[in-house]
Amino acid sequence: MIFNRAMLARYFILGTQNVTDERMFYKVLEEALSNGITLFQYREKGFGSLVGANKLRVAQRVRELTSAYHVPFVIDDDIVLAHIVHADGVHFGQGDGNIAANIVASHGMFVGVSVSTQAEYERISLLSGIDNIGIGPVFETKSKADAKPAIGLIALERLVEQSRWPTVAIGGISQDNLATVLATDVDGAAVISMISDSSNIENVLKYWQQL
Ligand code: TZP
Ligand code: MG
Repeated sequence: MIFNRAMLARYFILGTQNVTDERMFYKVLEEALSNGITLFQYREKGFGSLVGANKLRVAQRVRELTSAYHVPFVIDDDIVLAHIVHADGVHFGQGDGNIAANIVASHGMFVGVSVSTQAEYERISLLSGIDNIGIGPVFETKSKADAKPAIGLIALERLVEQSRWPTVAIGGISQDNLATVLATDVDGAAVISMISDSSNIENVLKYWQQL
């Protein structure tokens, strides 16, 4: 699949560490898919996350669901799994090994990279083969135990402005701050808890779509 920046508009990330009951995980995912997310990232990471055959089983089901709804499917930091299940893309954090080597190994898929600071941006800025960058955490997040400090809206704006790639903001984004985040020139927002903790996913995505 060819990457396009419109995919970043409403970017939803989920793993079973966020929604532990597997049936609930699929229910949350399907509600998000049917109500207008533009990209899904399967991120199985942190306390309680699945590995091996269990992770493969979930990834295969996610591939089926995302295909059924024609929503692009990205896997966080697992190139082998992404190739096996025919994911559309992969995403790498700064701690996910050598980024240049990861890009080469991700042939045929689009590539996203997380950036938190100016220095991190500069370190990747000459690489080819990147399709988008995730910038954050913009605000404090409860969804990532080892998250870097929140960078705030000004730093987000500065990184968005100079980025040679399409950008997506991440970290602590809620219905209360979503409009200010999108008022920067960012291409979209990536969220976990704004959707996964919501009692009404349809309403959250209706609100998001009319911003
Ligand atoms: N990377 C930076 S912050 C974050 C990730 C994966 C977690 C975002 O979760 P939430 O609940 O939207 O703050
Ligand atoms: Mg990562």
